[in-house]
Amino acid sequence: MAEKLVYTRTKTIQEDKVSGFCPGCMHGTVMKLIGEVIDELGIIEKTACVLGIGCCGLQMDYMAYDNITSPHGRACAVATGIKRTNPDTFVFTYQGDGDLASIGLAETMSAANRGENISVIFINNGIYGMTGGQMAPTTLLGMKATTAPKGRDPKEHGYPMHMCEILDKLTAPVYLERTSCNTPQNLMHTKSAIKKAFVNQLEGRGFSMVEIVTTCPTNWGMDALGALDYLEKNMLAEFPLGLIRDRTKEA
Ligand SMILES: Cc1ncc(C[n+]2csc(CCOP(=O)(O)OP(=O)(O)O)c2C)c(N)n1
Ligand code: SF4
Repeated sequence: MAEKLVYTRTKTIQEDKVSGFCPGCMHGTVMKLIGEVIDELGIIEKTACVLGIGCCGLQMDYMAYDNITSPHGRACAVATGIKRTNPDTFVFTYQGDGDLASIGLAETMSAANRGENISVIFINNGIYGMTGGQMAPTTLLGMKATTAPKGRDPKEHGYPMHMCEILDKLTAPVYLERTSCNTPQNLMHTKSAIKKAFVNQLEGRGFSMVEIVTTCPTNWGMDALGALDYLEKNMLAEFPLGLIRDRTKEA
């Protein structure tokens, strides 16, 4: 009987590459979903990904489309420049929470407020990954970070920031959704959300952002399964999943 191929690597992931992310990290999972969506839409030749700085930026080693590294936090500004000067290029950013919500807060909000026709993939793992676990704007109350060794204290450090809800106060954004990759169902939903954000841009509708709540087992000080459990019990309690805004039909 002929063998039936049921699973294969997406064309968008370079053939000879093996991921170097820590065990249990969801960066690789999300990149695979992005690769599948780009394959399905057939847009690899016209894609430019603007990377944040951090583990998120390691994507440039694995993916076969054009990657542009931007200074830490400036991905939405760089994406704006590329999209405005090359309107036929498909442009998306891939950013961590340190990048998008801390140093890049102004760029993110300004691009969203202008309704730039770009797609933003926001990886919220609650911490600065690459630099060793400093507190991010999305760090949970009580969660330990190297810059908050006793845990985040709201009196000293403020409260976790909810970027989808903050951008929902602006008029221009078209689509804002928060998803995760903790279950097969949520994984498939994340893929649909990424596709929707990408199609919105291809059809000229304006600014879309998908916030994906993910794990960083290494800097959370947990193993892969412990991090998954922590994400489900704690991260999703602070960052509930769901559609925040969908004005796709009006745009
Ligand atoms: C202007 C500037 N400030 C600080 C840094 C150092 N830096 C590199 S990556 C990073 C944090 C990345 O965290 P995050 O954006 O959450 O991404 P992750 O590593 O979790 O994917 C920082 C602070 C830098 N490269 N440039
Ligand atoms: S440090 Fe965290 S974000 Fe970076 S690869 Fe490891 S688990 Fe992923």
